[in-house]
Amino acid sequence: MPQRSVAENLARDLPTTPFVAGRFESGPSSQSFDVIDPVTEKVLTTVVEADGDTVDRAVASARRALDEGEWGRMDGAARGELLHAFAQLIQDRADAFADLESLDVGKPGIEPRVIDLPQTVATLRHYAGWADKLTGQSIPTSGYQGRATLSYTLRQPIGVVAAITPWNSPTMIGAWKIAPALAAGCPVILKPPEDAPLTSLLLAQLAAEAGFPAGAFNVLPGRGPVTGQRLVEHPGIDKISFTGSPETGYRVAIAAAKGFRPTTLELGGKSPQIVFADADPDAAANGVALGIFANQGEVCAAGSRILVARAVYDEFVERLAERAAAVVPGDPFDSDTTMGALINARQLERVLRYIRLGCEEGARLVTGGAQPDRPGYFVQPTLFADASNTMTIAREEIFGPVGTIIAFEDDDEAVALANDSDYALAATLWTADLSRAHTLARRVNAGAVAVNGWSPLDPRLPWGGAKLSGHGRELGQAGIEANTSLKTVTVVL
Ligand code: TXE
Repeated sequence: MPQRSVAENLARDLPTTPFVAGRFESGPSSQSFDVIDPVTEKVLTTVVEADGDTVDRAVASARRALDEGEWGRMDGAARGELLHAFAQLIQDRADAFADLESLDVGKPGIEPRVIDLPQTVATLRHYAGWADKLTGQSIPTSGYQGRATLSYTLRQPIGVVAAITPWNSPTMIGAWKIAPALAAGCPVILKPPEDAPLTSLLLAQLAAEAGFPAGAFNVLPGRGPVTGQRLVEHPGIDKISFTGSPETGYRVAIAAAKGFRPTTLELGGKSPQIVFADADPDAAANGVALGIFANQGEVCAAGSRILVARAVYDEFVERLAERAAAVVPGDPFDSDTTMGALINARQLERVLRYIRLGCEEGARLVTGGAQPDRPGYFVQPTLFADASNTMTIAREEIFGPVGTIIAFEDDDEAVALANDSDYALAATLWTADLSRAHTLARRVNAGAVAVNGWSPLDPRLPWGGAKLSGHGRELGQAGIEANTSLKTVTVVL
C-alpha cells in the first residue's frame, strides 16, 4: 500500500526549477507558486515559475537543438532508442510517479498504477517504434517540359513543439504529447499545469538521465496566463499541442493564428452514455458509473450525460444510484478509497455551483449533492435524474462526479439528444443489438464511440474531438503525423 509520508518526501525532494537546455536552472527567476495537496489543503512544495526570459531561453535552446545540435541530426532509430530508455526509466520509477500523481491530483492510488503510468510507458514505447518509420512516398508525375521527373515526399519534424497539459492526468496526457513529438524529431517544451506539476519535474529528471541532448526536452512550470501565454505567443514555437478548457483553447488558437501555426486542441466534453432497453443492465450500470465517477469525474471523456431508454429508465436509475452509493470518497492513500478529491477550491466551487443549478433548474437529485464532512476538496458522487437536455447541467462540462440522467423514447431521439451538444468528444452505447451499435456509432457525432464498454486507453487508437471539444488527433498514426510536415521534392531527370 502506498504511503502518504513516502509520497510527501518524494515531493519535497524533487527539483523545483525550470528544466532548460538539459539542466534544472539554478535559482529563482522571478515568482514561485505553491503546489497544494487537494486532500489536506496543505502546501506540498513551492515551484519556481518560468518567467518570460526563461521561456525565451527554453525556446532558443530547443531551436538550437533542432537547427544546429545533435538532436536535429539524430537518426530516427537513435531517437527510438532514447525513447525506449526514457520509457524504461519511467517504468522503473512507476511507483514514485503514481504516488506523486495521487498526491498532486488527489486520485486514488490504484488509478495511476493501472491507468496513467502503464499508459505513459506504453505511449513512449509505441512512438519509439515509430521514430524510424517516418517515410515519404515516391509519386509519379506527367513530367516537366517533356522530361521525366522523380518526385517524392519527405516527412520532417514540424519544428519546436509547445505541449501544454492539464491537471487531471498530467503524466499520461504529457506522454501523449511528448512521445510523438520526440519520435518525429521535434524538440519539446512542456508546460505542466500549475496545480499538478510534480510528475513533469520527475519526467525532466529522467529525460536527462536517459540522455536526450540539451534542448530536446524542456519543462517550464508556471501559471497559464504567465508562462503558458508567453510560450504560445513565442514566434519560435512551430506547433502547439494543448489539452484544457475551451476558453483557454481559444486563447491558444488566437495566439497560434499569428504565423498560422498548427494546433492540436483537446478541450473536454459533455459525452453521452446511451443505455438502450436491451443492454445488459449490470454491465451498463457498472460501465456508466465508471464513466462518470472515475478520476472524480475530472476526465475529458467523462460520460456526464446519461441517456436511458424510457422502458428501463426507473430500474436503471436505481441501479446507478446503488453504484454511486458504493463509491468511497477519501484520501487516495487509504486502501478503501475509490474516489479522491477535486483538484482545487475553485474546481470544488465550480462543481457545487453546477449542483445548485441542477436543483434550481428542476432536475431530481437522486444521490449525493454535498461535500463529505471532512477537509479537502471533496464532493459526493452525485446523480441528477428526470433532467432535460436543455438544462445547464446537461450542456456545460462540470468536470466533477456529477451525472445527468435523461430519458429517451427511441433510437432517433437518442441520437438527436446525443448530438444536441456543443461538444463532440466521446460516446458510449450500451446495447445487445450489434446492428444498432454499428449504425448508431456512425450517426453519433463524437471523436470516439465505444460499445458495451469504454474505449480502451491504447496509444494505437487516435483521440480527439470536434466542436467545442477541439480539433486534431493525438495518439496512433494521426498523432505522429501531426508532429511532422510533408515536403515535396521533384528532380527533373
Ligand atoms: O483549465 P485551463 P482550468 C476544463 C474543465 C475545468 C475547466 C477549467 O471543465 O473545470 O477546464 O480548468 C494552461 N496560455 N478542463 O482553468 O485554464 C494551464 O496552466 C497558455 C478540461 O484549470 O484550460 C494548464 O496547464 N496556457 C480539460 C492548462 O492550460 C494556459 C482538462 C489547462 O488549464 C493559459 C482541464 C494561457 N493563457 C480542464 N491559461 C480536458 N480537456 O480534459 C491556462 N493555461
